[in-house]
Amino acid sequence: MSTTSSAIESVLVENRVFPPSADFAAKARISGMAQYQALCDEAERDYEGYWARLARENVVWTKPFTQVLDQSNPPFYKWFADGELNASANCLDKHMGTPVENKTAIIFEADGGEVTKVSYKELLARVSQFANALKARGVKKGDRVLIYMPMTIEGVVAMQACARIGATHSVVFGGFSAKAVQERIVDVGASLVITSNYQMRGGKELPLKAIVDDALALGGCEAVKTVLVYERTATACNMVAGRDITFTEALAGQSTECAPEAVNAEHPLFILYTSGSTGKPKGVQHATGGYVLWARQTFEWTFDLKDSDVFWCTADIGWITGHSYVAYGPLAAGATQIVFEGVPTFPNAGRFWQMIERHKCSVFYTAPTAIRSLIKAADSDSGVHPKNWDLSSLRVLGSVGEPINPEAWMWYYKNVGGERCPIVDTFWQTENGGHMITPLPGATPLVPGSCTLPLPGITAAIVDESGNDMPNGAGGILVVKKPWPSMIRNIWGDPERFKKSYFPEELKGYYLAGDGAVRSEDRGYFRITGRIDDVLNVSGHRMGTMEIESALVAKTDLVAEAAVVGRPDDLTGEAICAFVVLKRGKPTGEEAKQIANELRNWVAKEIGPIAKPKDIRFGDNLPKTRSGKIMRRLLRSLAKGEAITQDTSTLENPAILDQLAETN
Ligand code: 6R9
Repeated sequence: MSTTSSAIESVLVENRVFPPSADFAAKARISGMAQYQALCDEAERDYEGYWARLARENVVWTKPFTQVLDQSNPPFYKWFADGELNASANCLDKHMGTPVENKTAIIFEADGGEVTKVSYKELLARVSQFANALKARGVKKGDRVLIYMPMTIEGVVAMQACARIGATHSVVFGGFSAKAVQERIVDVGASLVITSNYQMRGGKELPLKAIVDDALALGGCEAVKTVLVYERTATACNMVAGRDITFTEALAGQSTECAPEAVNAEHPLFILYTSGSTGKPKGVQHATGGYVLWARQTFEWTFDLKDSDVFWCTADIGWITGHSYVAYGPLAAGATQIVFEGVPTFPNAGRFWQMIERHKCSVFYTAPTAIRSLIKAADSDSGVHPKNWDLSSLRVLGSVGEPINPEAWMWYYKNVGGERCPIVDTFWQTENGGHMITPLPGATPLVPGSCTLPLPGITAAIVDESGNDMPNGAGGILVVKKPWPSMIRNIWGDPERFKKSYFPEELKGYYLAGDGAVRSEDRGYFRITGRIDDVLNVSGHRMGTMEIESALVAKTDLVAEAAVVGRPDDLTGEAICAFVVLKRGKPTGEEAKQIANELRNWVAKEIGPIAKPKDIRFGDNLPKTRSGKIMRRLLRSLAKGEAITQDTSTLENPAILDQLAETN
């Protein structure tokens, strides 16, 4: 790189191109664009044949499939539907008797810095023993198990154990509230909950089991017969006799061998809740065969994985990234990975860099929000700047969860990757199962801020509102034209909503991603421009505006009406901005501040702290059309602090705009 650093930092839109080094490309799994193109051509020539080949190469089938794609009932597509497999056997058993058996599967670093390592062989024994404990509590194939666990080896073991016996897991992120846990228990029909007494984050011991107790007390959870409690810390927690049992008790006397239960390829491996445009979170249902295939294949391709790599994905198992690139992909590929319990800023904001040095991490995968907050920390305290650590083990860097702005990309490239490591900006969604649009580090010339090109076989395109292709340079709606193996199969219990949300008729049956995107005129590279629905992306976490609105209006003693919009935020990508009408009228001064805080805490209790609005503004009313529809585009402008230039002639109450423009 010949450019000076001041030039690097000053560019807002980055046009430079960073091709892989010849040395990197020479050793890569997919080496050069010609090899990428050859795979794309193969998929185009014989779509089913391509996927069948990958499914045979990447997955161990106990019963080989003879059908590939079943399109008889769109959009309820089936893949490899007469095949049988077990996901856990594909992650563990298959490595036994190979050199991977004694390889470290997980390097666990606890919040306080203690390190525990577990080999593939040991992990198999622990998963098997846990699977037997689940069976002893009556869990069987097809049952749903809710997992509410911190980032620990035990969290991964719990997921794998469910997969082993054919139980469908539903992991809920440890930051969600009791109410959110209860709603998911009820919706998914869980018969058993796996949790931990406490979790350790930033040196603090935070309760988890107590939240499960509160969730179960909210009612509707009668199907839950057992709560398994991991003793993460020595502190006691409330245990309900006959229902609650510690891991130690549950595992005692259980064999460390458990034959994996073969399931049909379409058997639901997991259900993961995510936010949509309407109030209720959607239970995204994934099938076993296609998911295992793509989790492994994308892991190996996107990160160009080598046997000697030490991979680290910082995502929590409560999100899809933690499913595909912690719990399944790395294990199916026989990789060594780091699992981290804590937070990037404890004991200080150098924690990530310190851990990369300590464990000789070679592939590092994190979110733009984390990078931006660490840039800020390093700017104000040079002691936590990555230059203080030896990061020479790094080979590949990854980004996920939201668009990465070119400045953050350049900082990551220069200060973390030493201008040596390609950055893979991976675009995908909970519903996709694995990477969709991403550079391949040994092939794709990188452009900062662009997720570049679809993986071979992924028919991503940009269309207008009638599903017609848009030319490069013109923005539009991101769709995927053909079904792919790891796609969402259903919204749990709501097939109508599945059809309506993802396959609207006017889009010719294409999968609707919910994001806007544009392709560059020169290379046809994709750049994601953000959600086109009522979903916000705050620090890489998906939040439905309606979900937050429902939580606010549920505070019936105070709130008459609420509307939530997003506004751009330097650190978190988007910030939540709530416009609230109180029953008692518009508060001012101290009272307004105090009520805003009360409402923030209320939302944290209803959904979780990640949903707390950053701004809360009060008014006597909301801007509405004469037919009573809230004009959100005006609210978005107000939230940004912009002058209103849009047409307000259809507004019933234009005077309200001045009132809502005031911040508290
Ligand atoms: C994996 C994950 C999905 C939404 C998605 C989009 C945004 C994710 C991105 C990205 C730009 C990237 N998103 N990766 N936007 N560039 N590399 O994050 O899943 O939690 O379901 O969120 O996140 O808006 O629609 P999920």
